[in-house]
Amino acid sequence: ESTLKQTLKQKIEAFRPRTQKLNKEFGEVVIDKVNIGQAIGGARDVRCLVTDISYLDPQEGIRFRGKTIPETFAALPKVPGKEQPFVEGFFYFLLTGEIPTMDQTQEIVADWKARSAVPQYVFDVLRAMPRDSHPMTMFSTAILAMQRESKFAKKYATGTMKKNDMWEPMYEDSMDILARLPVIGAYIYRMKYKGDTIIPADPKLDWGGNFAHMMGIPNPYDDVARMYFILHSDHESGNVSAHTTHLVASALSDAYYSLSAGINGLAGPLHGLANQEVLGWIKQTMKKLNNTLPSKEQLKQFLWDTLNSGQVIPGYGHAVLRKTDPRYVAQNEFSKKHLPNDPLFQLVNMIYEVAPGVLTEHGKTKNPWPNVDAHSGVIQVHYGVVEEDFYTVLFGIGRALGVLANITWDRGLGYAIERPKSVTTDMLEKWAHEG
Ligand code: FCX
Repeated sequence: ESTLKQTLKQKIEAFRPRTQKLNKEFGEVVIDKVNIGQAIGGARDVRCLVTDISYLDPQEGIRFRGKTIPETFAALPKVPGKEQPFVEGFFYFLLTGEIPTMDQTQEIVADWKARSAVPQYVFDVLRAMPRDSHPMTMFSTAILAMQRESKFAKKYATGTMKKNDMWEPMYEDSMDILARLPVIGAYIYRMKYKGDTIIPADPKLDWGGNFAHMMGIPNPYDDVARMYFILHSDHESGNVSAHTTHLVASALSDAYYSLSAGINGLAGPLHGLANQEVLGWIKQTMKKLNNTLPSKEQLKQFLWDTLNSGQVIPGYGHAVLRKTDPRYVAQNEFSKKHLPNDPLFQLVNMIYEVAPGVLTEHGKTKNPWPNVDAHSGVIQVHYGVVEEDFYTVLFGIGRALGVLANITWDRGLGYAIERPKSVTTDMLEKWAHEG
């Protein structure tokens, strides 16, 4: 058994009594109350989910296992000769809370390689779809099609699996899926946009490096890929993709069903698709000006035009965050170093100067600052991935790391099937009158 699996087993067993004690002895302790606004308004801020993998502070942004983004990147083993860490080591960290050694990291590199063969029928399914299907539809379909491989589903069907053992096949499925996602993502990209010229994996490369290689994008795109996947991995449990994955897994659906569902949520324009929308918006803006950069005044006008037509400014605002997203900042730092003169990067910076003021004057959003999606597309364009429809697939490959770590722990700690309670509008009105 791998060091990762052994460590995870120890961690889960050591953790379980904490959850059980809280549930049994302190189950009645109140940690929140819910008002009508929250019942109508998307359960905003209601504290009713538990995860130890990441925590999102409204002012500070995300911490993975207690570490900020810069701390996480600094602590993890780096790919030799590269700036960015191994994504494999990051997954070890997400799952266990411990920074792996280089040897432990290399173990996962080898493990994922050994699991990376995607069954031919998955490609056949993709090839049977209309070529102009959205890449997110293809991505989600491929994951769902692969459910046939689920070790969890097979074990469950034997009728002999104990609740405490359920994390193990969940972990195995998660590792199988993660090993294959870059292959699937790159396949969709090359099939759809590059004349169906598929590039096979290079067994010498790590997970992020291999993705860049299979995409056919020259380095340093490998480091871009590693950085992207880590940045997009986890954002605590309440966001649509994480929550959906967790919700579906709570019915003891396996990791394939659960992740495919989460990816469908990520495909919404208010969530992951915002990165595609941002680039679309930027391209539109540039087109109106014959591909020259707008002045600040022009940019202000374009932002107002978007708002006045009833649309949101994609990439700005957040349900929880109340400051500039540190995932935006990390990408901005990267761009300052690697693409300082890129005109689209300059435009992104200009939007950052103008949009918060416009959104504040508009007066609706609680957070006028940019989120992760405001920046990601521009780096992709710089390195040659110009097909913005594809961007949410990149988000999805990264997001899989977080949500699969989460559902493995869900099974480890025996979390229950999710079942909040609904009420009727009549009831709300009655309670409203009663004050
Ligand atoms: N542009 C225009 N209006 C905005 C806005 C924006 N960027 N952000 C929020 N608002 C509006 C809301 O639409 C809402 O209007 P309403 O009262 O007429 O319904 C009002 O401001 C209050 O919303 P608020 O409480 O601030 O935000 P929510 O929690 O409801 O929604 C999202 C959060 C992220 C959905 C919202 O800010 C948004 O639509 N942003 C643009 C899309 C985007 O970038 N999504 C990606 C977010 C994230 F990082 C990710 O998941 O990838």
